[in-house]
Order: sequence, then C-alpha cells, then structure tokens
Amino acid sequence: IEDLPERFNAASDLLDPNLAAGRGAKTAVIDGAGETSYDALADRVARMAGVFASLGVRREQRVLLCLVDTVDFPTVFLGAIRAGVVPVPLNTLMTPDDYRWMLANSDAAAVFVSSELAHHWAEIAADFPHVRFVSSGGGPWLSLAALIDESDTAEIPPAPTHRDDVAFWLYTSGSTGRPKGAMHTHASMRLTANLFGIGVMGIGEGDVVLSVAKQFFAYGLGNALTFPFAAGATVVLHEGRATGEAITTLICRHKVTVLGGVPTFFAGWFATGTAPTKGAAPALRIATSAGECLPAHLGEAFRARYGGDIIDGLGSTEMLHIFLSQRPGAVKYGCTGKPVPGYETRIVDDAGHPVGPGELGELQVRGPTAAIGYWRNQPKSRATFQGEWMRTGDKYSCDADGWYTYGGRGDDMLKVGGIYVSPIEVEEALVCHAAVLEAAVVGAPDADGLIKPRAYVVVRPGETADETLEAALKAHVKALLAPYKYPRWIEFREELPKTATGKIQRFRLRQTA
Ligand code: 3SK
Repeated sequence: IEDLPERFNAASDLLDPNLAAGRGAKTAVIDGAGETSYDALADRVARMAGVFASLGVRREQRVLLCLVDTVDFPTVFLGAIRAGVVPVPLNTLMTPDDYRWMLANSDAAAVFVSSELAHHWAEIAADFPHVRFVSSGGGPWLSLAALIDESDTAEIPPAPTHRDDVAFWLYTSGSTGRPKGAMHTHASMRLTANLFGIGVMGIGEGDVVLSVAKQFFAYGLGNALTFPFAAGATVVLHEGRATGEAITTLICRHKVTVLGGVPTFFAGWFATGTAPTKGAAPALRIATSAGECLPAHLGEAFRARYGGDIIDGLGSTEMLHIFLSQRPGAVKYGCTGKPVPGYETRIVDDAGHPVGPGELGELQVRGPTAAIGYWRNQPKSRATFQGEWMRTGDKYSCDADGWYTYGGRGDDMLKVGGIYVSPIEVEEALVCHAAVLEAAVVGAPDADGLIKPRAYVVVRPGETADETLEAALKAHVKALLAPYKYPRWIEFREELPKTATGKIQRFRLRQTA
C-alpha cells in the first residue's frame, strides 16, 4: 500500500494511465450495444462524476447500482468513485425485500437501475421519495443516458481521495441475519490487479477478457473491470444469463483470451458440448475459477482442449479477490494451490493455534486488500477482522509442500454456483408454506460433485407428501428468495434428527445427502 501515493483515486488510477500510454483509441469495453474506446470510457466516467453533483449527491454518500453488465456499469461505478461518492453494486438476482433492506441500511442517496430490473424497485421508489432513482431506460425516473449527455465534464478533476478512504462497498451474506456491507478502500482495486490479475494471471494489454461472474460480484468486478482496465486490455460484457452457448459465441466472435468462470459453468459447458473446439477459439489461453472447488476433471478437460490451465483460486468479498490460488504452468488440480504473493495465510485450530501439516483448521488470511469492516455491524466486523488477520470461515489443510486443500465450511453456509446460500434462509422460506411443518437444508453434490441445496421436509398432518407438493415447494422458494437458492431435491421425512434440546442436526443429514 505504501507504494501508492497517499492522494489516490481508484477510478483515475485505472483509466488515466491508459490514456497516457496512448491507448485512448483502443477498445476498452465491448457490450451488446457496441464498442467503447478508452477515450470514450474516460469521457463517460468524467461526465458521470459530474452527474452526482447535479443530483445533489455528495462525497462519501452511497449510491446503489442494480445494473446488468453493460458499459453503464463501469461508467456509473467508476464515475462515482471519481467523484468520491461510494458506489454499492447489488446482486441483480435479489428480491425487492432484499433491495428495500439494503437501501435503508446504506442510507443511499440515489439508485441506478437497469431498465429490465426496474419492476423490482417500483414500490420501493414510492416509499423513499427523498432518494433519486435513475434508470438506464428512463421511464418514470431520470434517464441515465440523458444525465450523462447533459453533464458538463469541464475537466473536473477527480476527487482528491486518500488511498485509505472508502471507495465502494459490496454486500455479502452470512448464515444468519441480513447481508453485511464490506467497505473497500481506493487502494484495494489496484492491489488486487497487481497481485492477482497481472501478478498471477499475467493479464496484459493484448488480452480480451470475459467473465461468467457478473460485475456486481467481487470476483466478477476484478475479472471484468479492475483487471482489464489496470492492464489496458479489452473486456467483453454480457448482460444476459451466462449460458454455455452465449459464452461460446462471445469467445469465438471477440477472440477472447482469458475466461473467468466458476465450476458450475465449466461443468455444464463440457457436459452439454457447448464449449468451443480449439479451432473455433484459438485465442483462449487461460481461465480462472473460483466460488467453489474446481473438480480436477474439469481442469483437465480444459487443458486437454485449449492447452492452457484453469487457475482455481479462493477469494472472498472481504478480501476483494483471490488470495490463494494455482499458478499458470504449475497447476495441481484437486487442491486450491498456494497463497498469492502479497498475502499470507495460516490454518488454526479452535484455540487459535497453528495446526500441523495435513491437519484441518480454520483458514485465516492477511493482506493489503482486506475490507476495513462491515457497515453498521460492529459485532460481525470484530468477529471477522481480527487485527491484521481475517477469518475466512473455511476449513483447510496444508500439506508439507505448502498445497492448500479445502475441507468444508466452518458454518453451515453453502456455495451454490459460486454464491453463498444460507440453509437457514431456505428453511425459513420452506416452513412458511402452509403444508410444511419442519424443514432442514444441507448441501449435496450433484453429478459433477458440485454442491446444491437439498431439503428434508416434514409435512403437516393431513398433507400429502408427493411430487406435486415437491414441485409446489420448489416454486414457493423461488418466488420468495433469489431463484438460485431453491432446493434442487426435496426428501419428505417423518421426522428430522435433533439434539436433546431440539436443535436440528444438519450434520446427520449431510452424512446421507
Ligand atoms: O468465491 C471466491 O472464491 C471469490 C473469489 C474472488 C472474489 C470473491 C470471491 C467470493
């Protein structure tokens, strides 16, 4: 961190060097609407910074971004940071109830919404009349395009922020309670790029990058915004669902060289035969994977077809990106690799003492990109950020040669397609269905060994536990929660295993799942 100047604005740090290096005419972003050069992107970002002043949004105030992946995302995100305003990208798969809570929790002054997501916000907007709502499509709200057009850049310099000032937040979910807003500094984006994007992945100006994970995730933000801009590369953005077909089309059309994926994506890509041949995607040289452990056969399939490796890694929203990973050219599939240079990790037992080689314990990490804490959540900040060390909540072992292997979560959280799912939240959704007496949810492996939620349900007397009810319960959960959280399998039971004090024993269900 000390190598960065004290006065440091993450938005100008990512864009200005590209202009200084003569890359102004180079394509920075390709999205469904066309190409945006570095010059044009820098202009949009500077105009956007002016929009905040015109909306009356001041430095350090929060603004929420509920945006799909188009050039509007980096425009609003970096425009806010340039102005010293704090952007908070939101998961676009959440429910109106989640959004209402995050708006109240963050005290945001404005919300930027992609027009296709505006229906989630209509009622909320009516209840928060003091908040400015801006839509990519206008409608009843302010129009983002019009605001940018009308904004006078007048060479307004970037806000003179400090490298340790809060630049943006990302919400992250835990097993209980509401999401927590992890606050990240201006320095952290540059540091994740230097340490992992450029340092490990070797992303350079010749690369064309595509991320399956959207920009609102910490993983996608690094893959599809921080790393390509820090390296002067080109990023391809896809606003729709990252289906195998869609990703393959983009890889072939735009000669993608670096793909940011997750295991669920790679599994479907190879299983359905939608992954392109080497001949159709000759430029593809390397991929990353995160979110959950990459089964070895997927890495091997990628290497056999494209020659390069999938670099599996572990990161967290709190650390902003990957801190433990494989290395190109020295990959050992089946484990998560070794600490990324610049980070230190340790594995400790319940008393906080380091464990020996091969022994399981909690993984802790320290490094310069740790969040400075959770917004308005002192107890969870204290529990997670302990001095320089951050508790990951993941169980790991490390062998005598320094390779780290995942051993499960320390809590009951599941990672589904790379996104945290709280079993408790799914259980609560199930039990509010009229037919359900009790429910327990655990993670169970699918055919590729990837974890999905599995529910055990006891029905109320008089209810019929059959396929019709199973389908109804899945639909019920999908309607209440973000859809990826629904249980893929439901097993009806007469009773659930419990302790003497009545607590459901999920570990027993896990043994049979
Ligand atoms: O899931 C991960 O491993 C991850 C990687 C990078 C950034 C954020 C996360 C949660």
